[in-house]
Amino acid sequence: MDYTFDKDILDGLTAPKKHLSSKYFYDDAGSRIFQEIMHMQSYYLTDSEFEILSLQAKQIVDALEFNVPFNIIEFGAGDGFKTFKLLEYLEENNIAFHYIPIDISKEAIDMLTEKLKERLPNVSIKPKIGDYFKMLKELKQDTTPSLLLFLGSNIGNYSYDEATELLQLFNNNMKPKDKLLIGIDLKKNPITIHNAYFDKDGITKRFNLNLLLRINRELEADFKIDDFDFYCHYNPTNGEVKSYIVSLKKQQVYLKKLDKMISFSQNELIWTELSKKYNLIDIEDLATKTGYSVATNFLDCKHYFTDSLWVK
Ligand code: AVI
Repeated sequence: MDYTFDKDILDGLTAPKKHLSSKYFYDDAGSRIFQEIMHMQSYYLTDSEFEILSLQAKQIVDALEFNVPFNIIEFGAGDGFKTFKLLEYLEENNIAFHYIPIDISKEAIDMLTEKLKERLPNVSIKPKIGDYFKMLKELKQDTTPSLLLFLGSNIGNYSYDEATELLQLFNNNMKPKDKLLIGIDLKKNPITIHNAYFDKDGITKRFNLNLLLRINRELEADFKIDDFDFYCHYNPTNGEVKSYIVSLKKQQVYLKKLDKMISFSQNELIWTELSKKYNLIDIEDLATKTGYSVATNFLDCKHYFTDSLWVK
């Protein structure tokens, strides 16, 4: 039994302001819907970061100043599509490295490994499945200099307190010469951000409602998906996109596994996700607060996104 999942869902649905964590979006179906999101025209984040890693791989690698074989440790590697460009550059230029992708999803890691072996057969790949921190501690024993990758604006899904805690934890487990390349979505025209998250094809809605299907399956619940909708809102003042599931009517949902009835009033919200946007000053502040300094921001040509290189 996944006790944490059960407890988090129950705590979230019985709180005065209901909430569910977006980290639970990514079951197999959710991961597939996220792939669809990444291919949406309006979800500019993927293209922007792909452009950075494709066109500025040399600049990024030069800025690392590693003269010996090094590790590239990627947290939440997913399908590794963007990282591929960086790895390709290294391979083409005979720069020695080991690629260590870490993800909690075995399916994601297996797919990534298979694709990589096909497209870059000479790359040394040591995939790891599991919890970031356990892996980080293990890797600290290794004396090879490491570049940590935390791409895709994953940091945006953490609250300020959670983000600082996570970044400090990375920092505590980094050796003095290690570096962190962190993908961060930048504040921009609010309409562009709104359209990325409130897509007219309803893919992001499906992504959110899939969590209710997951709860139905794993907690034997009886959410009727058609009685719920999706809403999201970007606040340009604080850079926060907040996503919600909306109960379309007064209703009750039974979680059989936990023997718990949950009541919803009409239009009641379940907050599901934060996707925070930063500007370059916010990024400096976050880096300083967590014990880093920003070496370089690698921006795409539209200045929508940065892969920000941080040193200890
Ligand atoms: C994974 N994460 C960075 C995505 C984001 O942009 O916050 C998840 C997502 N949610 C809705 N669309 C994409």
